[in-house]
Amino acid sequence: QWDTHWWSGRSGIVHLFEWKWNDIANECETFLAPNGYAGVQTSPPSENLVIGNRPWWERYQPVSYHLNTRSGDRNAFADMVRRCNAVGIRIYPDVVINHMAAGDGYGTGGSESRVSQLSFPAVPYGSNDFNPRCDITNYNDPYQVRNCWLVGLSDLKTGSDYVRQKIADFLNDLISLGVAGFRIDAVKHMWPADVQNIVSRLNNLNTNHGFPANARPFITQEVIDLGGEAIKKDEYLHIGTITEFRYSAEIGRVFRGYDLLKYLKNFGEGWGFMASASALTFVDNHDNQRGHGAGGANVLTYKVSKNYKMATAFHLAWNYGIPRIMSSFAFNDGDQGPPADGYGNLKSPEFNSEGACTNGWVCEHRWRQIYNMVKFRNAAGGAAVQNWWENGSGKQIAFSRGNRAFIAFNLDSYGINQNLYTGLPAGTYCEIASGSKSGSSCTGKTITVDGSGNAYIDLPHNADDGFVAIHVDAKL
Ligand code: LAG
Ligand code: CA
Repeated sequence: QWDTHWWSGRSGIVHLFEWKWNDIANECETFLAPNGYAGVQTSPPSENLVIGNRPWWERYQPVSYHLNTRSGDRNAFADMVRRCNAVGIRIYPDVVINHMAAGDGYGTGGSESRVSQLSFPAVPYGSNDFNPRCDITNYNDPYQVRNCWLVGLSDLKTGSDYVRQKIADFLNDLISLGVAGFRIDAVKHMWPADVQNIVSRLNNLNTNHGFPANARPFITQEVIDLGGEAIKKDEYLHIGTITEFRYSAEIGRVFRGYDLLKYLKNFGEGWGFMASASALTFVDNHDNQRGHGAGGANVLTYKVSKNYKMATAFHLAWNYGIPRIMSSFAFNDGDQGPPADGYGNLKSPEFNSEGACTNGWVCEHRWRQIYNMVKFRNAAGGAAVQNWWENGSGKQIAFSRGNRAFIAFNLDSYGINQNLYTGLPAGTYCEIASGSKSGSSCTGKTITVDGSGNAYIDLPHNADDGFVAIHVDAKL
């Protein structure tokens, strides 16, 4: 439940938010695997309520556990998992199990939602399967947070044997199709014992999809705990990994310049975050990038691109946590749904000559500065952080990962113009923020490490990118 089941030499989970299954399969084969990514978090695969103007959040309103959504049907889901596993990309669907839909209507697969009668016939769930209606208003009352209805969503009685088994059957169906684990939605709103019980009913991963015998599903639990509320992330640590929301809030604050870069020296447990092996880390997620969920006003998104790229570079360079990269569609308001045609069918991303997404998709995971940092992380492997350097004001920092990779950041009002000790072997390296290694040359700038391991670092305060990075796999 803690093992991501990544292939060796790979890292990073990309959240391909609202992508179609067939497009994810293509992305695994043509982009994610060749660039060293390790996994994908998908949008919820279970049938959801169709809501008027198709906001993104309709997918958090399940109507049944049929695998039938705007992302595709069961066959498309199965085909995606098979194709991604074949090239070493693991699939972790987002699963919504705390509740069902909030309103009456029909689902994306045609199933009925009759919340007014507490009936979801396609599961089936009936009136015995829900907690009595009440609203969550007081986050200092754990009973209310777990047993009342979150924003009007019909709250499942996850303490009942019948409900637990229906949920486990749904998750086991996904395991049979080859998924490597799950992002479990709204875990704070379920009792730890209920989550634990459901997880204990899960099968081992499917060995026909390349998993070893007795492999447990990777579990990442969405528990929003920024401190100050009754429910603590620690209550769920024995079940699996947990989304570390403080990581998102704090890294945003630092890379907006509201705190000194030098304080990142002990970013992680030193800041009171949970233990690295339990922490699912992210700069932003699908909620807090648009003011939903939690994280606060300082969360960085694709809209603040220079700072976002710096924060993501630090995220991937630093050896703390299990990194998840957000891949967004462009939005103006917080309810707006994904790119779709006039009939409501999701659009596929299209790509320009540089590989960037068009057609309404942002695809941060295809930004050079970001995918090259995944390669940096893979090159660094388990090497320790070493050779920490900071300038006098604490707004410029640099560090190495052993003798394998080196990175420098500048948030100061003047440039870095000096020799720094990199710890790397002598040679000329492709600087991976400005370009990529291509054969024996580099499409961007180069950095030369001399025989004593020093390199002259030139990073103006107004450079396009606020960091420079080199690693042994990009040595020319
Ligand atoms: C989550 N984590 O605990 C998800 O990450 C988050 O995206 C989900 O909320 C939430 N839990 C429930 O699964 C999202 C939106 C909400 C939306 C909800 C249900 O952030 O805004 O609520 O999904 O679709 C919407 C309206 C509410 C309304 C509710 C019921 O925004 O005003 O009360 O639907 O009709
Ligand atoms: Ca609940």
